[in-house]
Order: sequence, then C-alpha cells, then structure tokens
Amino acid sequence: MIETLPPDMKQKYEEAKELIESSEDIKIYSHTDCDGISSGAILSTILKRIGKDYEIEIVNLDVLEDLEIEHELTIFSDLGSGQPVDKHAKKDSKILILDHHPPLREMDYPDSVEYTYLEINPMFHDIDGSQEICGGGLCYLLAKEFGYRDLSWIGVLAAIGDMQNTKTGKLQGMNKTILQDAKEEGLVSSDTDLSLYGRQTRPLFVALSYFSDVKLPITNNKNETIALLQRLGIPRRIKDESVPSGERATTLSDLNDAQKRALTSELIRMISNEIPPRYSIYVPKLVIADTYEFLAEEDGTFLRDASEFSTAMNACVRNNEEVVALKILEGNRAEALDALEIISKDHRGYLAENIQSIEDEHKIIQMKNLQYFDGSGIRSNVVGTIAGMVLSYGDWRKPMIAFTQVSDENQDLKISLRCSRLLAYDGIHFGNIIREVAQSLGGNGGGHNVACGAYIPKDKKDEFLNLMNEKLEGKLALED
Ligand SMILES: [Mn+2]
Repeated sequence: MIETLPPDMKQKYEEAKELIESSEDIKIYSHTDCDGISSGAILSTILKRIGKDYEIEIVNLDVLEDLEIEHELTIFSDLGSGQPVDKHAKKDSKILILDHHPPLREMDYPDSVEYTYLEINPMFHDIDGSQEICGGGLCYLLAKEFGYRDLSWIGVLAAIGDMQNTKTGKLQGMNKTILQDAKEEGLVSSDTDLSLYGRQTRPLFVALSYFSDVKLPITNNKNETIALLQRLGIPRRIKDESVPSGERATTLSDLNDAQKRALTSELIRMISNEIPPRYSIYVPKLVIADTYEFLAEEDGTFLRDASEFSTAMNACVRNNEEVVALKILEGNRAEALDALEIISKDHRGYLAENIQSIEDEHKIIQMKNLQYFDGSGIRSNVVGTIAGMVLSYGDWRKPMIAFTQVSDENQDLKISLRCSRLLAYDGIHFGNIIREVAQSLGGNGGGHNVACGAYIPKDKKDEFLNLMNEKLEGKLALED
C-alpha cells in the first residue's frame, strides 16, 4: 500500500516551503552520515534551483549544544529534534527542523516561543522514524512540495544508508512512497535478490567471505568460497570485453536466476546448520532482501547499487570529505568521482589495517554476554564500522563492543556496538539498552537495534562493560 502524508504533516510542508521562499539568507546544518549528507544535498539542490543564497555545514551532534543562530532561516536536517538547537534563537530567527529522531520538544512547542519555529518529525504523526522515513526522506518530501520529484532517488539512498530496511529487508511506509516516486521517475529499480554486500563491484568469492551474521565455513575464508562456487558450477571469472584482459571476477550482479537460486539454497542450508533452532525462522531474511539500483548510474559501478553508494557516502563524511559527497549527490561527477575513488580506497585501507591489528594482536575479549576490543587510536567515527567488520572474527551470538577516545581534545570514550541481525530479529534492541546503560553512567547513547553507540566518561569503561553484560543476561541464545 502506498502511504500518503497525514494532512497536518502535509500542511507543515506547505509552511516549510513558504518559509524558504520568504527567506534570503539561509543556513543548513545536517548530520555526518549518509542520511545527513543526502538530506543536505536535497536541501541545497532545492535552494540552488530557486536561486537562494545559502551555506551548508555537515556537523556532529555535539556542535548543536551551543549554536549561535545568525542567519535569517536556519534549517536542521537529520538532526535538531533531539538537541537544544534554538537555545540562542533571536526574536526574528526562523528555524526549520526536518528530523526523524525522537523529539525533545512537544508538538505545540512553537506556541511557546517568540521566533518562528517549525519542526517536521514523523513521530509527531505516528510514523515510525526508524523504519518508515529518515532525514533524507523528509527532505525529499519538501523537494516534492517544490515539484522536484527527480530528487526521489536520494531519498531512497538515504533510507538504505540509515538502515531503515534492516528489520524486514524492504522499504516500507513513507519510504515505499518515495521509492514509488523514484520508480515512476525512472531513476530506481528494485528487485528481490541475495543480500550480499558489493553486488556490482566486489568479486563474488570475496563478497561471500564477508558473510558475518553467522560464522560459516566460508566466513573470512576465500578458499572455501572458491570451492563453494566451484561446487555450484558458478565460474569465478567471466568474459568482459570492456576490460583490457578480456575477463574479470564474477560479481553477484552477473549471476543468472538459476545460479542465484542455487547459491541462495546453499547459504540457507549452511546457516541453518550453525544456528540454535530458535533463530531458524529468520534465516531467509539474512539471505534474501530487496535491492535497489540507481538507473542513471553506469552498470557495474559502485554508484549503481544503493548500499554500495551509501558506503561511499559514509567513507566521505567519516574522512571530512563531505564536499566531495555533496558534489556527487548534486550530480557534479566530473570533478568529484576521482576524489571519491581515492577517499573510498584510503578508507578501505584504514579499515583493513585496523582489522588486521585487532586480529593479529587477539584484541577481542570475551565476556559471558558480550565481546569487546580496545580500539584506542582508531578514529571515533569509524570505530563502529570496524566493530561490525570484526564481528566475524569473534562469536556472532554476542554483540561486539568497541571503544576509543572521542577525539584528541576529548578524552571521554566513544562506544560502538554491532551485532548479527539474528539478535535483532530475535527482539533485542541494543540501541535502547546502550542508551539506558550510558545514561546511568552520566553519558548518552542510542541508535539502531543492530548498530548503535554511546559516549561515556573516560573512567567508566569497566562499569559500562559490566552493566551491559548484566543487562544482557538471559537475552541471548548462547546455549541451545
Ligand atoms: Mn538519519
């Protein structure tokens, strides 16, 4: 079913459009992740097209605590609902928030302030901000108000980057409406397919070796993945006239339906062999999901597949290269594509180096209900990515927790948690648990069920680990 906007939310969009049209000096703040950069790109495209002067800044949440409001109109996207962003608002300030995170202020808050304050948040309208729409989706709906339906594909990218489809493997709610717009514009196609990362660009035998929701014989073992392909009669390399050698490694996107079916049933069989029976019903969801292709992008490139594209955007923002990400999203490819390739390559190198040292130095430490490693020295904005990638070296039945210091200036600890999707399907919401534990220690936290994080004071590490371990007692399928 295609969802339409609740009337009171639709009205807010009309007001937001007027607010923008009546302002000349505009500032956008957006978040440092794929959803945030997508939001920022949509907003800046709108402003460019209607000829408005604006500045855009991609920021971490801590910047918002003491923000000076200096522009006629300040727009916050993918953030703002949970922060005191209007603390220094002046009488003639105008503030627009487009955020899907839990709102701090009530819906009638604008009545109590002297300045113009408009907050669009799906949670005010009984729409789930973690599965049905994200920051980029909210910004796209604003673009749609201006008639720019051609930006719908960025809304789809944002939803994938924000992992809005994790629970069911599909886009739903308003996300589905946005997807429908993108399909009608001829910009996106979706298909149900094997869910392996790197569909367009990664050699299949490599993609398979990264399977980490459950530790399989093929996990981190390319000899086994090559043997598996052989067993299924899937060639490891295929002919390709467009490359100098005339052939290249087979990718998932090269497989025909029969090959995909064979691989799917083999994966399901392998996983079923390894898991406690209580997880069995979730196995198909680990292997099959909806995939999204951007039809304006060249086949076989990493911009073609939504999850590969979102990884590239994350690589940019985590390396302070948001300008490159914005250019890519705004369509200025000529100058930005080479830069993007280099950023992505350096990023992968940085990840691989750190993963290697965690493995070589046996840094993963087991507790009864969790496992962790000391990530000191790893940049705090990538420690979560690394935690997710080393999950396959530990025990998939427990969450992987990593910590590192927030920054050179701030000695507090950034904590990241990643876990197998099976744990989330089984009903554990780590984002809520980590928030509770961090708050009890004078910190803060939150996030998704499979990927979340926290900030805690620097001397609270052991207490944090012990509390998490206690909280998880009896919640994991460790025995059966
Ligand atoms: Mn978001």
